Amino acid sequence: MPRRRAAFTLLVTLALIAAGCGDDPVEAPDGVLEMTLDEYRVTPQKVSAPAGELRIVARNDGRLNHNLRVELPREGPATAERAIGGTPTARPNSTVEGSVRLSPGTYRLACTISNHDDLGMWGELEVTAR
Ligand SMILES: [Cu+2]
Repeated sequence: MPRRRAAFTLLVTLALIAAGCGDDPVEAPDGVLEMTLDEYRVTPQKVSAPAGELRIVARNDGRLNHNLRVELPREGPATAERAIGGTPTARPNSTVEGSVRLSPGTYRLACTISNHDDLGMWGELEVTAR
């Protein structure tokens, strides 16, 4: 019955999409974190990496300049800039790299250009002990 089959296909598709959007962070193998920047988001938004030297490779797929900085978690709305490393500015259609040495903990990833962070251009980085 074609109708049933269509319903089944839809279910499977939805299940696959749900699996891809899970809460589990995407792991950065070998200490290399590959990210995509766009208006106004960082992809993947939740990542994890082992402690130590982390190389960040960020590709700008957007139409504006972006960067990706690693920040200590904010402790309040009035907290000043707490970036501890990250990439330089990436022009549209370019890839930039940066390195940062991290100890275990939870960090923010954010584009610090203009108000991009407030517009949703941020992510979460979980650094785990080796
Ligand atoms: Cu940006």
